[in-house]
Amino acid sequence: DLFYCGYRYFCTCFLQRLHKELHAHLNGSVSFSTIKKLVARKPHLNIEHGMTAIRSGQRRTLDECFQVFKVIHQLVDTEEDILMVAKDVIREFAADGVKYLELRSTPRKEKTTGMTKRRYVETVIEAIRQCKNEGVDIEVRFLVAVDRRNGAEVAMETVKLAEDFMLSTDGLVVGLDLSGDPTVGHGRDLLPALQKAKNCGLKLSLHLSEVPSQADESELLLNIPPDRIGHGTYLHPEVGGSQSLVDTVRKHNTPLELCLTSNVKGQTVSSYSQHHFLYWYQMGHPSVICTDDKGVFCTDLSQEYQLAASTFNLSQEDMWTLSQKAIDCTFAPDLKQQLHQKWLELRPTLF
Ligand code: 6MZ
Repeated sequence: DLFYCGYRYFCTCFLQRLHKELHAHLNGSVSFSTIKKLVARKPHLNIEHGMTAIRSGQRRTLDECFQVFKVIHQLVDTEEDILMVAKDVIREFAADGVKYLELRSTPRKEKTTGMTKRRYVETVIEAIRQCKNEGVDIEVRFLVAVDRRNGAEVAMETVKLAEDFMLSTDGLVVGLDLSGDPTVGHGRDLLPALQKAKNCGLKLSLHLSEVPSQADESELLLNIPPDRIGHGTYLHPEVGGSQSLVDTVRKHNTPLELCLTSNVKGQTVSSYSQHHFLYWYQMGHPSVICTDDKGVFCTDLSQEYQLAASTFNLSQEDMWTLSQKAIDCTFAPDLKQQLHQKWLELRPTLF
């Protein structure tokens, strides 16, 4: 037992030291303690924690998850809120041992508070800079998100905004994310905006095949090609995708961002052991473990690594390698060497 405890302790420390988080939606990552502060700022909304998080053992449909984001958006509607939320989220990832974080968020305009989309992004950038100046031990980059629900025109505006910030923030804005309710709209309408983003040098991370019956869309978008895929739950033939989709992903060697708890709690995957992590991992395809929405799904990156290790029987060395390989999937080429160095310094000596 002592050995087991020691081993568990070692595992926990070990897992808490090697993270890169590449798929985290800002407003889905708001913790309970930050929600409490937001609720205190806006008591008239009558929002309780149960409305902003899906606790252990609970499941929701994906549709219900999207209702949760709407509640959080009501709570986060001023520049002050965004600044607090972004700083808290960055500090929490750092406290979990994350050394490199790519945050993504959808710029929002709020008529009632006067917040513009440009100020939204500026405020997130300000939060990243403040954390850096305060010595928080984490490198943060930002992806501007396109919510597919808002259609082609907004997508194009968002790409222009992202391009402006990419050019003016010394490399803090690195890419574009496509997310939002996968059952709404079709990627074909967004293709011109995504292609423009790619052509101007923004890295692309696209949510693809998060739900069944998106094979057409995935085929179209995979050929752009994106630089990473969010979820990709239904790409492979066993779940209604196709070999040709898998072949396209393989041909471009496009990494997948995999979020175990999110998919199980959102019921797009029936159980941890059924998660498509195994399919891609066994194939040796680049896959990165991520949290998606750590606040909404009540998780953190250490927990996600531990879940992957225990569900798929991965050794410490496997986990180590998985984490190391994530470095090559990041969108910050300037940091790769430094991250590899840090990774080597933190490498346990036991294997
Ligand atoms: C697709 C998701 C998502 O942008 O306001 N988002 N999109 N699938 C998911 N799986 C569960 N989880 C989060 O953060 C919240 C937004 O991120 C996207 C949705 O557009 C959601 O409104 P931001 O910071």
